[in-house]
Amino acid sequence: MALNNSIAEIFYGIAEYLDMDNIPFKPRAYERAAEILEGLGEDISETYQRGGIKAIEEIPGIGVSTAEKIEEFIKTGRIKYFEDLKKKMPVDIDSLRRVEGLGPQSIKKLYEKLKIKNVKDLESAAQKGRIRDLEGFGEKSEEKILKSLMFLEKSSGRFILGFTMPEIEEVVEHIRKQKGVEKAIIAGSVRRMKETIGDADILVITKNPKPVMDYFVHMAGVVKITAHGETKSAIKLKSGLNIDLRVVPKESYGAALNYFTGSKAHNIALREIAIRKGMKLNEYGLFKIHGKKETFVAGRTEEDLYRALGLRYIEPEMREDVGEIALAKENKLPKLIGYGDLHGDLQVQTNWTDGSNSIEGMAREAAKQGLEYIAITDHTKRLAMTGGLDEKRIVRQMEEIDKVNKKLKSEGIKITVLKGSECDILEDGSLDLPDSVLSQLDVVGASVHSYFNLSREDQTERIRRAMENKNVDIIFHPTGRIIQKRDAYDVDIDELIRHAKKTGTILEIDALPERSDLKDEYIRKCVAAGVSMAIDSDAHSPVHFQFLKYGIAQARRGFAEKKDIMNAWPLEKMKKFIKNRR
Ligand code: DGT
Ligand code: CA
Ligand code: CA
Ligand code: ZN
Repeated sequence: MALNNSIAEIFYGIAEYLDMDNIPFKPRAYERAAEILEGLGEDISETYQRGGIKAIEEIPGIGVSTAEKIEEFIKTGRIKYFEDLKKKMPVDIDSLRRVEGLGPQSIKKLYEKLKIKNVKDLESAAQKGRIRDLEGFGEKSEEKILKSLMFLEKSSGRFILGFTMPEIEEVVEHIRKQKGVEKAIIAGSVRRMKETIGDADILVITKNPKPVMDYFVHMAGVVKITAHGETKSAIKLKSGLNIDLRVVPKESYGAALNYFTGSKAHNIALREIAIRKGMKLNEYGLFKIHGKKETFVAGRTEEDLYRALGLRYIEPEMREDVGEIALAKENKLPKLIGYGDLHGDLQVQTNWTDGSNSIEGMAREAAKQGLEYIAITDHTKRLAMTGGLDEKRIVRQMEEIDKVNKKLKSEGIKITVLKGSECDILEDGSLDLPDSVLSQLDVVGASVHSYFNLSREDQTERIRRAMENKNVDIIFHPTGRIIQKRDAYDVDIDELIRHAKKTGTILEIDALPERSDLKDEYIRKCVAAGVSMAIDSDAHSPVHFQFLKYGIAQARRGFAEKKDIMNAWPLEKMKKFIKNRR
């Protein structure tokens, strides 16, 4: 749905420009329209062909003025309103927004006062100490900007999987449709579902590579061709993403797929096993060596290949040389949680705080996605900027949840909405809501949203204390990292895992692609320690439920099975588990 996404991108851009001028409500309307476009089941131009602008206006959440702009884009390929806004303030918002602490209004001020248009301008101004004198900035924020810029530099060039995946899948879809293409499949870190990727690697089987390669290097969105051959081509897309495409022989498809899936460390370990068996492994296959001659042993499929090496088949997500090969040798591989295995989602925000939709709206979408239950976990009062709930409002919300459950049940919609909270952990480890309220909830998540800079000892002790509260079932996004924006706070994760085990606290795998928190290494530690985890979308909009699969991917990378993930269990079993742990 390329068209929908292009328009959505512009709407997000408009929202940012309006936010710069501190205009109320309108930006959220554009964001909502963007989200709706992204989640729409059909290409918006089809909607338009069917019923004109009327049909677009009838989509819930799309208003008259957004509908007009959609029509304009369908007809002309541009939206003048957005172009005018850009002309008025020609700044690279996307990249500036990645600098931690820079919001729309500070970006506006930096442009107006210092003519800062992009990250480069920002860096030079900060180095010259020119930002500290701006009203509302100061020396501390200048320092913070410099720190964040260093961080961006370190992580630049990599892409967050969950955000890039739609673009990659679209490319693969198009290649698959080309004449003569027998197979087109994603390899590399994308296939391993790594949380960030350096580039995308696509493998193709075809007898006639030339037209496929010609198509690939000239398809829409390509801004640079770095290689153009019959077996290998490489391009850069407008988004900055590099894609390698290789044509591989059908006879060695398995070996090629295995080689280009990696990881490099996994490949090297496999090659060593081959050598020890008097064989040779490369992207063309596994070969037995007899003197100067070699014979093909395996490589048509990956399964053949692993078998010939004396190993069980290893799922791509596990191929990082972190113990999977020994497990495969001993036939002790975990039976990884599957992509369809989640019954529920235990972290969902609504428009009671900073989510975009109502409780009912989120529940309906979750039901559509096949979930059996969701927990509504809005922020608490400490997070004032989100309109966090206090004791009174959360009690009102519980009543509302009862009503929604009744209503959905009467319509035959099979979903249970649970009462929950994303309760702030205060500086000293106490909680933002009293136990008298927390104990009434079906599920309580607690999380850190402030005082990220405490010492390792204090931060660890703070979260330990929160775990000691019996009413705290889950620690949400336990390390607080935001990929490419903010490092995890300094905390002794091994101690948290030990304490989670001791207190029966669940640790979350937050599936928002920029969080992916816990990360794979820590999930492996939880699995080893027998600490239960939950995979949550942390949805702030109905379209975010689709991110659950990246949380599952992360769990698979962490060797987790269904039994390790509490929301992979049916409602009754999950509820009993919470009841027993309290
Ligand atoms: P990325 O793109 O940085 O997220 O990570 P990958 O794993 O996709 O790495 P990439 O794109 O450089 O190469 C794709 C796969 O090709 C990689 O996972 C393993 C294989 N490969 C690439 N270079 C080497 C190498 O020098 N030795 C071996 N054994 N395998 C390699
Ligand atoms: Ca790659
Ligand atoms: Ca590559
Ligand atoms: Zn949170």
